[in-house]
This record gives sequence, C-alpha cells and structure tokens, in this order.
Amino acid sequence: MKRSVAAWSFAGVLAGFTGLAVNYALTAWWDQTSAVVAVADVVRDHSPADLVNWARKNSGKKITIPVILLILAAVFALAGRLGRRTIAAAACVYLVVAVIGGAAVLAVNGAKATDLVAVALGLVVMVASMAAIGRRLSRLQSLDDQDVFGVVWRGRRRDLFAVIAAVAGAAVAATVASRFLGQDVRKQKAEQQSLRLPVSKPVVPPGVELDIDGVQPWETPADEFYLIDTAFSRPVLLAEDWELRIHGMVDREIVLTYNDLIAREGVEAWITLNCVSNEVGGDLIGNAWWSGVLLAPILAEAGPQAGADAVLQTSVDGWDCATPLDVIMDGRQAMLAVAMNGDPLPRDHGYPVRTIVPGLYGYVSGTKWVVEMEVTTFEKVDAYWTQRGWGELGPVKMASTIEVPSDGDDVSAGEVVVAGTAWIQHTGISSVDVQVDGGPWTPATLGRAANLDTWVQWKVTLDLEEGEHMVSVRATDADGNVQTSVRADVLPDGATGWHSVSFTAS
Ligand SMILES: Nc1nc2c(c(=O)[nH]1)N[C@H]1C(S)=C(S)[C@@H](COP(=O)(O)O)O[C@H]1N2
Ligand SMILES: [Mo]
Repeated sequence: MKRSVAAWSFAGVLAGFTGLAVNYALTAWWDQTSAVVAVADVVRDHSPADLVNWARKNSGKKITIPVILLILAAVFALAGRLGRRTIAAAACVYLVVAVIGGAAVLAVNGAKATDLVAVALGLVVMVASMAAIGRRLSRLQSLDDQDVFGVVWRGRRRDLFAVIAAVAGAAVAATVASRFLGQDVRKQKAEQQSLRLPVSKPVVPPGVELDIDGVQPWETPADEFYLIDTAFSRPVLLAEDWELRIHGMVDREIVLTYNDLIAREGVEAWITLNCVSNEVGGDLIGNAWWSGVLLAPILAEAGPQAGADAVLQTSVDGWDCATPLDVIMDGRQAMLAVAMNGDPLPRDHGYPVRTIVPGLYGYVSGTKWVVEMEVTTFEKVDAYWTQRGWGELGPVKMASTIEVPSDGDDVSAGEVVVAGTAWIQHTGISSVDVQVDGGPWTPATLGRAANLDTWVQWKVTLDLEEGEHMVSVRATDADGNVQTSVRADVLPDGATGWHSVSFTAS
C-alpha cells in the first residue's frame, strides 16, 4: 500500500527530527556542541583539500548543515519504513545515527564523555516518538477496509493525529527553546556590556575619506565587516574564562588572563584586514580601529629560543595558523585585540581576544578566539590552511578596486567620477592610476593615508564621450613597485591582476 509507506516514512522523519531538536536544545542549554554541528566539523576536517578550498570560495559552509539534514531526512524515512515491520528495526537505524553523532561529538575540541548525554537523550526521544506514532499507525492500518470511515477508524485516526501533533509540538518547542537556553550567549552579552575597557572611540582622521557616493566608508562598521572562519557555530567564550598560554620554544611559559592582558600598556591603531580568498574586485576586506596589547613585548618576555621562526596560534575551536615570528617582532603593531571600533570585539570577530597582524592575510595571523601560542618552527608545524595547500607566509599583496561606477552602470557622458580603494598593508600606497579603454594612465587623487597599515581611497574625474567604456585601475606602492596585471588565482597566496569595470556613458 503506497500511502502506508509514505505515512511510515513521515513518522520516521518526524521522530528523527524531534530527537535532533531535543539534542539541539539540550546542547544549547549545557553549552555543548550539537551532534549535527559536530558531524559538520568532522566532515570539514576530513574532507579532501580540493573540496575544502572549493567550499571556501563557494560558501560551502552554508550548505554543509542543510546537506547533512537532507541526508538525515532520507535515513529517518528509511527508519520509518523499517518501523512498519518492527519498531526495533527503526530503533537500530536511530542507534546508528546516534553512534555517528556521538563519535563526532567526542571528536570536538575539549569534548567530555558527559557530552554524550544529550546525544543519548536525543536517541531516546527518536525511538519513543517512533514507537508512539508507529503503534497508532499500525492500529489504524490493521482495520479492515469495511471499517474505514467507521467510528472505530475515526477514533484511531484521532488518536494518531493527537500523537503526531504532540511529537511535532515537542520538536517546535525544543527548537524555539534552544534560542533562549544558550546561557553563555546571555552571559557573554552581559559581560560585553559591563566591561570598562581602557580603549578610545574611533576618530576617523581628517582627509582619509573622499566622500564619494558609492565608495564604502573608510572605517568599516563592525556589523558590516566581512566574516570568514571555519566555525559552523561560532565559539561563545567569556573574558572571565579566557586564558592565553604561550609555550614551546621559549625560556619561560606565560599564561595571561583577560585582566592580566588589559592591565598591560595598550595600543590602538587603524588596521585594514583582508582575506587571502578576496578575488580581484572582491569585498573580503575591512578597516577598523583595533585596540589591544602589543604582542612583541609579551613574546619577548617569554623569550623565544634560537631557531624559532613561527608562532602557532590556536583558537578555542581548534582552528590554527602559523605566523612568522620575525613579522610579529619587527616593530609593526601586531596585537592581541580586545576591541574593534571602540567596543569589545563582537563574538563573531573573536570575542574576547583575537590577533591582528598588519601586513599579513587573516588566514596566517588573525586568529579569533585565540587561546594558545606555541613558539616553534615552520618546519615542524603545518596549520589548518597550509595543510590544504595555502602559502606559508601570507604577506598581503598590493591591490586596488574600482567601486564607482559599478560594472554595467549607465552614467552621463562628460565628467565621470571614478573612485575606489587601494592597499598594501605595512608598505603603503604611493599612487593610483586609471586607464580608459586601454589608453594612457591618468593619475588619481589619493585620500590621506592614516598610516602604512590601512587602505587608501582614490578618485579621478574623467571626461568621457558617449559609448561603452572600460576603466582599469592599478596602484604603486611606497617602494615604487607597480601592481602587476598578471592574473593569479586566490589559491595559494592571494589574487593579483587589475580590476576593471565596464559601463555605458550616454
Ligand atoms: N578561529 C579562527 N580564526 C580565524 C579564522 C578561522 O577560521 N577560525 N579565519 C581567519 C581568516 S581566513 C580571516 S580572513 C580572518 C577574518 O576575520 P573576520 O571574520 O573578523 O573578518 O580571520 C582569521 N581567523
Ligand atoms: Mo581569510
């Protein structure tokens, strides 16, 4: 009977997702990792490098969990179909799912055996829900065809729907409750609001902003700052629990608490951070006023030993990167940042403490939720992205983008303002030129450079005749190097090539 198979599959899926919802709510409440997120973590960490690099570019992070849920839906449907014979068969399928989820949970950074309780309770809910629905479904389907629509049939059907409604209600309630149960999330918000950090509010330096409509603001607001990380669920770490351990090839191990850190002499600076995955003309870049503590004096206190050339930084979620030691120590404002644009770091950007190293891409330096630094050598260690084929040192490459006009725009012929940004952190931009339709290069006017570590805005007014035009931009750095036109992919160490836009003047 076709309808009956569909009904049993539906029952299996409903029971399965109700168990997942209960696991999700319990883990939110107990500040643990839900089984689904743990499985996503394991999938990510054990996927082939090519796939991870593809996913990095193609928002693979967004589809991983939906794909896992789809696969689970198919498995739960199978459990339901098997449940038509005996509930024990369905229970076996749920058990396999729970064993996989439990194994993944145990693989999570810092997992304890007690984290399995939420998985076990999820399993109990799956089996109990399936049994409750299954029993009523069997009773309804066991009636002869003559009884269909009879009094008994209607009673049993009401009974079945009541149980389905109860199970579905539990699933919805658990999902809704999980939003309010995250205790650490609430504690963290309260902590962020009560912190009185010795940091100042950002004051955008005069002259850096050229005030062109359509060019992004020189200071990137925190909630518009690009977000890149491997976390399916971003860590919730409290300042009061935070500790940074510095160890490895050092004379003295150092452990810093949050209060130790902010009691030290502070540093504040405008620094532009960008991602190695930023394509030519891309938007994985932002500029913020970072406040924190210089890293070099802390490492100097630890006393790096001869031969050390790298600092392996590890996040509380297990992500890591290796940063060249000489870059941290060369006098630039490499810092442990506690605030962004004058406010405590947002959770998503690494609260309570992250690293910022001007001149390096984020993937080799900008560790969010940083909790450990091991002074070591590049020969000995292989960090998260370098294991997947990305370059070891990660210095930022020179780049420039045209933000107005946009590709495909219609502008009025005559005077046309072309403007955008250019950067090569810790070297600095000396000039920017634009080229129209492959003709000669016209120098642009630059906004003031706040320091060597920030992007600069540029603008130029061109006199354009009616028709289609293509404008390209190239920058020149403070050492006189001209930005290369050679196109390079973001993998392994950052894109190169000129940014061009095409538009119509009429
Ligand atoms: N813990 C952790 N820190 C991380 C990453 C990560 O995946 N996990 N990604 C890095 C990368 S690739 C970049 S570009 C920057 C981005 O920082 P943002 O999200 O604050 O812009 O964070 C870096 N720090
Ligand atoms: Mo990145």
